[in-house]
Amino acid sequence: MATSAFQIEGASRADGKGESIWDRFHADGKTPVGPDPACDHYHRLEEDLDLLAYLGVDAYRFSIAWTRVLPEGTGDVNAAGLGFYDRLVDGLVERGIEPWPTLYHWDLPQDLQESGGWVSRDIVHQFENYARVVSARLGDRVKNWITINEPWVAAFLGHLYGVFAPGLTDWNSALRAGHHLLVGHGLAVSAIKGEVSEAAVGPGIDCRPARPASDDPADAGASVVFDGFRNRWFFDPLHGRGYPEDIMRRYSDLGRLDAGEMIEVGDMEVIATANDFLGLNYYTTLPVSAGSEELDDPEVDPGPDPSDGYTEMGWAIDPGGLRDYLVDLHEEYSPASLVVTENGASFSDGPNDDGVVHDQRRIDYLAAHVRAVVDARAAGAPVDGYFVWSLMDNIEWTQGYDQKFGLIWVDRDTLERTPKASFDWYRSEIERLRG
Ligand code: IFM
Repeated sequence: MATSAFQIEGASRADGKGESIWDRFHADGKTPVGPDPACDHYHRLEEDLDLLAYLGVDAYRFSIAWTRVLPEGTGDVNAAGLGFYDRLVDGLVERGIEPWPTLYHWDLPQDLQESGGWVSRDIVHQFENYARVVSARLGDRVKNWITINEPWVAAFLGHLYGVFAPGLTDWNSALRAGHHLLVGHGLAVSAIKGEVSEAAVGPGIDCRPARPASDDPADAGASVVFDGFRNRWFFDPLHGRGYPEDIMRRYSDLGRLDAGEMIEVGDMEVIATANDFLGLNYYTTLPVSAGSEELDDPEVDPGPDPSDGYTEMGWAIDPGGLRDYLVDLHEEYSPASLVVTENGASFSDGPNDDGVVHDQRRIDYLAAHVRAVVDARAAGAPVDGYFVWSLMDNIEWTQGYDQKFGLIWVDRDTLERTPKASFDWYRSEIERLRG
């Protein structure tokens, strides 16, 4: 089960927490809802931990808000902020649930943004320092660590398309931000391992497996380019191959890249620091047609109706894509271990007159994707974990509370939690799979 700090915690200025780029993005009028109250998880920690225990999961992925721990990104540690994660970790361990913290799920300290954020080189050491501070404190109870979440989204939606914080719109910034996220990741792996000898560390990488929209060779060519931009750009360097040459050439021809300045000596080795697992966030695949590789839009048109339909995000439901991609990653890169760090569906079904939420479409989606993971394992992919996105309905970034990914309904007036039918289904599925 997975969540992230900005999306559920609320309490955006409690106990010395600093401002993040998403707080500022809202203050600047770029998102429909602000960071408060979210699900007010910060003040309802025990209740939410009890729900997790009742669900029966043996692992919980959450993220740590950098601004709670280091309100300005660097400098003095905010004891109260770090104390919150201390209590969260204790609460999980007491309930027999393994904590899987993510260090960076997009909520950069605004103070760091003001000195360039992920575009500036300094950030890689600021992130390394933050990783060290957190792992030194929690490492006696936390074994598994996820460094960065969805670097493509943070780099490109945030710095090229401008639709996510910090809202920049140029290629060079996006490519630099992506590069620094990867270098920061590599430095964080070593920093965590320096503090926690038994640590298992990996990144959480988003993917959009690309498929040619038709048999037209032009679509096949476009699909290779799109795959390079969206997937290989991150998976290749993480596995010691450097950035994909076809895409480097393309960016350089289009005047988008100043690789000489961006990549410092030793960077590619740092990025390729060995991971203990490769985290994969999977939601959908994309059919790509000639022209869409131009990458002018944040999302390529989803193309013809797939037989399984769409979620309310407009994402095609394609469980076979998850199975195939896990097997492809295994065959292409041989990661030591694969973990599905996110998978889930947005459907807005709410309580009926009896207060029951019948979200059958989510159950169908999850059942099909769990089967896909089982199939990928049977085909030899070393998949060792699966996290559903998400525990409860929460802030879906620029879409506010409208997109609902949760297995728990959260009443927007009272913040009361109501487990949906999918929660009960998942609870039995966990029991069934454990045998
Ligand atoms: O809600 C997000 C999450 O923060 C990152 N991965 C995708 C989810 C659904 O859009």
